[in-house]
Amino acid sequence: MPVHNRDIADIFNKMADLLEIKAANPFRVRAYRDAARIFGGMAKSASDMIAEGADLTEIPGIGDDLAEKIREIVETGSLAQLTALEKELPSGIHDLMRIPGLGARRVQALYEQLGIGDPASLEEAARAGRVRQLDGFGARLEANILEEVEKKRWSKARTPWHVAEAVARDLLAYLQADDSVKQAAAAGSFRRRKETVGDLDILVTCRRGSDIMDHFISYGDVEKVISRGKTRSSVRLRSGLQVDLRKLPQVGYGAGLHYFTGAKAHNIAVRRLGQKKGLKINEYGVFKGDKRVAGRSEASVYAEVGLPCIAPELREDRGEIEAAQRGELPELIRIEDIRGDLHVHTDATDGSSTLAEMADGARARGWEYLAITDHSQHLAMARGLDARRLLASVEAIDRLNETLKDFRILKSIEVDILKDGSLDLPDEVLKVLDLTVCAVHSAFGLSRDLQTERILRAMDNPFFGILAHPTGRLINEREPYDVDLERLIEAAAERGCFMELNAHPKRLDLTAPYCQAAREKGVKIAISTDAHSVDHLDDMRFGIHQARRGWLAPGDVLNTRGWGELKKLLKR
Ligand code: DGT
Ligand code: CA
Ligand code: CA
Repeated sequence: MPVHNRDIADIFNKMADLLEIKAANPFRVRAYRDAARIFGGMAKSASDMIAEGADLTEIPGIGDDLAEKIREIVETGSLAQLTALEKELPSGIHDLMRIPGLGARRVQALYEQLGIGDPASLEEAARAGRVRQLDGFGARLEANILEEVEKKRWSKARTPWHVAEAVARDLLAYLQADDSVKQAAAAGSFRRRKETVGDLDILVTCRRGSDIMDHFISYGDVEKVISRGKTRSSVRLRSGLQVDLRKLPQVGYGAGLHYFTGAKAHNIAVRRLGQKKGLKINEYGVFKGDKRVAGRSEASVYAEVGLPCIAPELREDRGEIEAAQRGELPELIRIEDIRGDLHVHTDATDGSSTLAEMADGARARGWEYLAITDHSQHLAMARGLDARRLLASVEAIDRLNETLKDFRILKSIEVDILKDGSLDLPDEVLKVLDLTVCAVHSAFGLSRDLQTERILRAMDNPFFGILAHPTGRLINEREPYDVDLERLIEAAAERGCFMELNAHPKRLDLTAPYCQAAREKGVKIAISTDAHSVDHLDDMRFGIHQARRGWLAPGDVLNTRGWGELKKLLKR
């Protein structure tokens, strides 16, 4: 996996947090935060720049020291100095940082002045009224903190899939580096591509005499060994993520992989099918009496109960077993099926790449078209476009299109759905566009009825195209707004509108069950990156994971079509 600018930004932000907690020189903290911001919003990928031999210190704000660190991150995927810092601080600091209302500065005050390094001691201090006495805290903040701590808000945060991916990749590489390891794979919700994971479930098969468990608990990133056994061990990594490692016998690897991939409800349903055939199915194999009849591969487990192998993304007991029995499982979409992206930003509003750079990025990914959907005027913070600027951008696109062969930039906008359900730009302007992407960016707090009404009214506009990120949720950060999505899906079906599956790893909005619902109602879905720089076009793969969890086949997706066909579909 290439290291993306976002990974670099995450690492620098973490450095800044930990340095701030350690009360390091504020200029150093600032330098990391600035670097994180620069890389978070930079159009060109640092990995590419290094590969091309570019001099990173030519980027404003990046000196020799940071350039060296960026090189280390790109080459190794991590930063030794960050790992060292993490070791110096109590592990509970991570939990403290996850408590809403506590940022690095406040955690620093708690740690430096009260010696608080984990939620339990924070709770104790808050109860004793010691927290309110700190500068900048006060009684109200103390009460808030106490409430969050009591709700165990820090421990509820599940790890976003893309964060777990980096952890799993490094750990699997480490395990595979042991000569005694034959196979190593991540199962559980990670393999099912769930948007967040509770913990990682790693499976290995080994040669005789392997001391894999010793190797595992010696991993540099291990913070705490929770349990250590002959075939199973659990550790907590410094990031707070728990990892279970299980050693499986080769003859039963497929059965173990199936069992530990889950979901539990799916396993139970498969086991029940086995029972009807007089078979016992567990993590060691498929048995008739004492005799092992299958289990070397996953497919052999399914075959024993008369099923084709079911894709891990579908294994939630949401009808996949019945569909498999009827031979009606969807042929799931793959990244290669995608022919363009229908939601991206440029530096005309809050993106950081130019129109031409975004177009080049899309072509480099083998796509045939790209819709430019900058923000509309209501989003003043993002320098949203008014009619005049939008028309100027339309002209620029026309000019660029004339120079492009076998590729087309689509004229579009991410237009705000205003509180009263009207669209943020007049119809005469929307009319000249190839499509519109319509989004709620304000009044998240409306009641369910009002929010639903608002969007339904927007859909009545004949220029309404795709409903962007339909619930507005941000994973671990913002709850979805309250809206009757089923009603919206029905309305989209009636009016010929479309739903977006936003591929940004923090959004992944629609969720899988609603993708499934849209598919059943015949509402086509656009899988869109919402990229704000060229790098982010790679987020498409996260959208594909979610789409597969939502049962989507290429035919259910708008942007698997060529432009000719897409154009016809978009006509209301
Ligand atoms: P997570 O970690 O909360 O994101 O979700 P999972 O699905 O990874 O769940 P986890 O880590 O508790 O267990 C991994 C898999 O092991 C799970 O998907 C199915 C299997 N499993 C765990 N406990 C049971 C059980 O009691 N019965 C059965 N049949 N399978 C189980
Ligand atoms: Ca798990
Ligand atoms: Ca587990």
